[in-house]
Amino acid sequence: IKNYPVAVATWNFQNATKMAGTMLSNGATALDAVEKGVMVEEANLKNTTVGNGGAPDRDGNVTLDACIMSPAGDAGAVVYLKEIEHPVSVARRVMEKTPHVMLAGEGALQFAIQEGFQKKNLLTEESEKAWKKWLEHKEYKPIINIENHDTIGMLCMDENGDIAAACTTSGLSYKMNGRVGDSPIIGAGLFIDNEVGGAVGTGMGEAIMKSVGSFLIVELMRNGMSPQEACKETVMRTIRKDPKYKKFQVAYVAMNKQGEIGSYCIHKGFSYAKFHNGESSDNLSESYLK
Ligand code: SD4
Repeated sequence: IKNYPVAVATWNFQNATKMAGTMLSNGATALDAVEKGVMVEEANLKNTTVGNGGAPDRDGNVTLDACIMSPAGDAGAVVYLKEIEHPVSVARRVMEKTPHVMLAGEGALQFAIQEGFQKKNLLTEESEKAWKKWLEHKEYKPIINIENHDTIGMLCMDENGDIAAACTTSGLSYKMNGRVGDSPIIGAGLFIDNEVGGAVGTGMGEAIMKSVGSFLIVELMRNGMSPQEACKETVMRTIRKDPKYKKFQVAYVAMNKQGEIGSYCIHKGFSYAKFHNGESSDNLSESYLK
């Protein structure tokens, strides 16, 4: 059997990869599958780092970042978007209906409403309660693999071997108001080149942005590395340059044009979900620290 169609996603989001993978098996394009796949987590109230139910910033605002890339190399992104449950779909509209790649804040919201998206309060009772508890101490110390562990980045390869990817998040919990992470930045949280493969990242966005991690992984694969080797080299470069990032999680998943998957992370405990050939799995990533 071929390695594709296949859907992979950061963390154990098997409901999302099942949705995308099943669509791919039924002939959907990689772009449609990846959008619908990550939407599962945007709507999941239990996921406190994506979409509805996402943790707010320090001031209580839920602000969302998302992006999407098509096999043609087109891209769309939204940053600091409030009150819209499915930022990935707004990102797709930015890609398909505007001459731009990225819309931010008020303008992104205005565009979403113009496109027929409904405003919704995304701060749930639970996330408000957790934020108020955090306010009692106001200490900003992300807990590895726990507090910020839910960003979904997904890669899909369809029946034709075409690759699309999407990434969506509410960002680091209790971030500063206005902070934007790696997830909506093309090349950082996500990158694909349909001739080579694709990569998605999760974890401490500042580290991922400074290394343009996903772009680097795709370029390393272009130069002959396997997805696994490329993810490892990128993580190692990050911690070599700035050892403080050893204290945080940075994790990548990559796929090459043959549909081979690799992943690597700093801290043990990161896994990726995969759906291929009717089978759903959770796969523990190799890590720098055991
Ligand atoms: C960010 N990379 O905003 C995101 C957070 C994340 O799993 O990936 N959480 O920095």
